[in-house]
Amino acid sequence: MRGLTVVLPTYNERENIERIVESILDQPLDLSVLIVDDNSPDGTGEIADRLAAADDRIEVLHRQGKEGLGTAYRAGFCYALERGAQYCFEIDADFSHNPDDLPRLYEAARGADAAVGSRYVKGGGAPDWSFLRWLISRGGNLYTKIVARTRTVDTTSGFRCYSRRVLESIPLDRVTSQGYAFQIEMTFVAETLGFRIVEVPIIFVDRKGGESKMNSAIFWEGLRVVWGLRRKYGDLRRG
Ligand SMILES: Nc1nc2c(ncn2[C@@H]2O[C@H](COP(=O)(O)OP(=O)(O)OP(=O)(O)O)[C@@H](O)[C@H]2O)c(=O)[nH]1
Ligand SMILES: [Mg+2]
Repeated sequence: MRGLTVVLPTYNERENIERIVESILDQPLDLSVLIVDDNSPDGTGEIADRLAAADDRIEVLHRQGKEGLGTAYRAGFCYALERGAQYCFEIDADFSHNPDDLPRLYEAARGADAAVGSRYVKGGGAPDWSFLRWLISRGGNLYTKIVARTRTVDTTSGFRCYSRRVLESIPLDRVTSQGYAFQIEMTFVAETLGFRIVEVPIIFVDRKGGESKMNSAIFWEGLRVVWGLRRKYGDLRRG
């Protein structure tokens, strides 16, 4: 495993997995890819094994069943850190995030502690979204800013680069949320610990292949988790 590891959680991404891994490894960075597959019923895990057998830059972490995005990232980060990763990236497998943005994300993280691909800074956006979809995302971020007092604008973004020191400092076993709330919680804890997060503009496009895993439970989890963040991590704020 290389110093720069892209953690790629997959659940039923057979239409995307091969192409996304290829576009990640095409980038002008010395990257390895860690696929974290939750026993996808559509056979994504078998495709991942085949890719890993053919290229030593690719590894696969198989989990028993669909355990959620948050724990997939936690497991992936721990696995990568144990094997010496200096930077860990997060990216969706469905091409909503453009792998061509990885080098910019890395440069930004190197100049700070972590970088977040942001739809809400100048040059960023989500052109495929309906007004309602935009409102939910913007509203969620505004709610987070007011309630949890985060500085990062796009706290729900799942396109990121963390330096090793950030991931080692965050008590990952306490970050228990799963959906967008996982991204918010990681952002909140990193900011609370005093790390500098830089936002890099990205254009987020809707998935073309495969099915969405978004549901209302993820939305409600976000509202609830954000509400409790300052109390949950009160010890870090005082410390
Ligand atoms: N390992 C694992 N991966 C997951 C799980 N849920 C989602 N993913 C992956 O996480 C990434 C983001 O999930 P998406 O379903 O695209 O979620 P989204 O972007 O909010 O919604 P859509 O793009 O509209 O589907 C994708 O690569 C999924 O395959 C999970 O429970 N386990
Ligand atoms: Mg998606």
